[in-house]
Amino acid sequence: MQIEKYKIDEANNQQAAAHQRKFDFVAEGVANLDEVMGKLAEFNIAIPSWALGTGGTRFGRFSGGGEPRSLEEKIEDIGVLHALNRSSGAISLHIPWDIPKDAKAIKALAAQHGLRFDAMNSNTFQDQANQPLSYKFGSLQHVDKNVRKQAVEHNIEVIKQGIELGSNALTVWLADGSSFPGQLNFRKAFENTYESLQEIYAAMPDDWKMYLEYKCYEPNFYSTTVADWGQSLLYVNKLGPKAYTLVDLGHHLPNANIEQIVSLLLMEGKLAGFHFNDSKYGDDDLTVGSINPYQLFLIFNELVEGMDARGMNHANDLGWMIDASHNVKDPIEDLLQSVEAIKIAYAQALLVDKKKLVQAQLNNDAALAQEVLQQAYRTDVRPLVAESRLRAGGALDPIGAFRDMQVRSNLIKERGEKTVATGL
Ligand code: PSV
Ligand code: MN
Ligand code: MN
Repeated sequence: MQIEKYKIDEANNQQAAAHQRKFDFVAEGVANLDEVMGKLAEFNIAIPSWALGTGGTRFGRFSGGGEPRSLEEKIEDIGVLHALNRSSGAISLHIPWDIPKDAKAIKALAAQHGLRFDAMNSNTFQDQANQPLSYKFGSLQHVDKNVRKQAVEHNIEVIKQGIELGSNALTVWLADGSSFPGQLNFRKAFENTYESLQEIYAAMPDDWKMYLEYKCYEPNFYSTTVADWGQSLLYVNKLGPKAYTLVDLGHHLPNANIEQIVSLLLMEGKLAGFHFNDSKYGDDDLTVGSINPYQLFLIFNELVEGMDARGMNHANDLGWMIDASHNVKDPIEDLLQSVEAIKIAYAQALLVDKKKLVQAQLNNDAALAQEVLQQAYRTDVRPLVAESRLRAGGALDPIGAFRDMQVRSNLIKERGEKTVATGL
């Protein structure tokens, strides 16, 4: 399934006049229009290979039909996304859910769709068939050195696969922890984990980064061995310059001030990047921006401020990934919405009048500071994001185009009504 460009153009032509009116109206009020349009054009967000199928919960999974049956078909689906929004030009693989059988061929297929390989994700939170030792009581933290060794070797294998695909980062998320007080010696668990991470770190090429993801609970419910940003930062500081802390928005205790975490990690030069999603209760993995778009904007506001202060390139110096998938929407539509929400928050953050904000801060003028932020947040930047898509050859209305072109029913015809993608 490939999206034909002329069909996107046809759809765009029908909306061109209305779009132009909306764009001109917003653009007139944007002092740094060229900067905003340039930055939006460059900004891409990686799609996780596990989000192309309907996500399950522990209570059930209801496949939506036409789900990708292989890594090749997942790449095709991301190709569809990227053709429509021109902002999903990378894929993040989970090993062993999506092991490339022939790395060269997979890399070539991805390139055909304009995709590169973003961070590789290892998986030591599930036991795989034929795996000699179990991760039931953890992986890198395990009391048994042999289990730790198996988990370290898996991570090294993932790095090797990533090298072949042209990736340059490894994301380590550990389910390690304990569910009951007394089950674990915290210090020894930390030391074992640190030692295992050191072995993985040593196996990474010099131009690679390790992204250490934290999560405060689940699947363990008493302690987690990389529980929060402070603990992740402790590990990555000890590990060295190639290790960074990854922020997954859903991995915090309720009401955590994530934007402050982001600001301080950036200040320390230790922010790896993001797993974007949204949540109301916990690690809900809901569509980005569906619950709390203001928080997302505040995070981007800190990102723009902090990255500019450090002279960083917004598009390339951090890892931008989505980590969301669930069980009621068409996964491609869901991802289109997530990418759009991220670009909207980014565009709003680019509109913040920084000089005025700094002045308000220096004057302790809290009311004016709020005005400045909300002036940007309440600007309808959707025409700017749409214009940037249009200029890059994408669709003005990606979900509308996806529906009009009947992409899903074509995928169902091609792949069948009852297909199930690998993943959670
Ligand atoms: C764990 O909750 C997590 O956020 C990690 O990033 C995993 O790799 C991913 O979800 C699996 O869906
Ligand atoms: Mn994650
Ligand atoms: Mn998660």
